[in-house]
Amino acid sequence: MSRHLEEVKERVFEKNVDAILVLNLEGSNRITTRYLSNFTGSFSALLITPKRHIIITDSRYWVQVKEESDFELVKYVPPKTFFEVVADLINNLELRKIAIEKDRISAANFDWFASKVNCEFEDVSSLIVEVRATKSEDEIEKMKVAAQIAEEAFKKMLEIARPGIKETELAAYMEYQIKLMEAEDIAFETILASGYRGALPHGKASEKAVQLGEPVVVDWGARYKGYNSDITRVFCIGEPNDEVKEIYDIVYTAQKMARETIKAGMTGKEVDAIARDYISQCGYGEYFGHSLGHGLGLEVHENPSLSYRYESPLEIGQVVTIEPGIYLEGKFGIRIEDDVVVRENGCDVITSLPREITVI
Ligand SMILES: [Mn+2]
Repeated sequence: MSRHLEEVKERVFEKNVDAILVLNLEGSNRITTRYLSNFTGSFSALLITPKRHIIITDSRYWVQVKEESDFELVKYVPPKTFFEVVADLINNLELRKIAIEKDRISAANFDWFASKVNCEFEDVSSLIVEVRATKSEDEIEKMKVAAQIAEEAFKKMLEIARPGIKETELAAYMEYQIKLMEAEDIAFETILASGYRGALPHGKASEKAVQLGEPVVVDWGARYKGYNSDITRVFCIGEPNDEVKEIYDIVYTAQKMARETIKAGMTGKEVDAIARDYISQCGYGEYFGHSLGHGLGLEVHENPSLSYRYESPLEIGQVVTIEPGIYLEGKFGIRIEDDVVVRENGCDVITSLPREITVI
């Protein structure tokens, strides 16, 4: 039994439930399914009792599930509906109280399913997310590889960058490089925004051509064995102007301050304030509109959060991004983002690309 499964069982069965049910319909809960069973398919149900670990899936995944998971297997075969098969299993095992992640199932599906079983439900959405937030060294190793792949691809992309090239061409080339390496996929749609488009914090690559001297904000990542990297760097083809350099320095310092101060026991709010207060002192507080960072792992955005809303202490082994930014509408944007592991007295930085502005 994997350590993840063991930890989740320990926490969930404290709540006096008889089983954990993970419904994964058209990929609706791939994340928890993979975390607990290693199965990566898009259609399954896990039924976990203190003694049994069952996975129900259909013929499309029969070979794959046997390769990936050591769970006991039940094959779903029509004409019964999938929910009926899962419900029969629950009713036959006389399970009375079931833990489920309600925020990973649609309200309609939940209501339909609940009408077929004779049991109560306990929502454990936040509990599983909490367990996932703390990474094992094995997970951190995967995240390091995810970061290395992403960084390698970025360097290759810089080799083809020249004035007049389209943002989409650079993004596609970088994503292609990621896929040529041993990544499963890109982590999310690449943000590659030059000049005035850099002021859109989520400006995905467009048909715009990159001009000489413009800062280009690139926010990208790779997924390796399920785990994501999420990095932002800025490069210029030719020297940027003084205003760009000035703003860059502010973001660079704010990011460095947060990176050098973060440690276990601080709250997300406190870490966010370090970068935010500095940017505000410099007069650009209103141009830093998003939170400082977020948890990273099997999902690109997960717990914990480095924001004014997150008042719980950070824990050793949590992985977060640190990504302050300043966005000047109509002009340009600057953001620098690293991925770090929270440690007792500081952090380990997973990302290794230089943080200075890259001028090519
Ligand atoms: Mn991010």
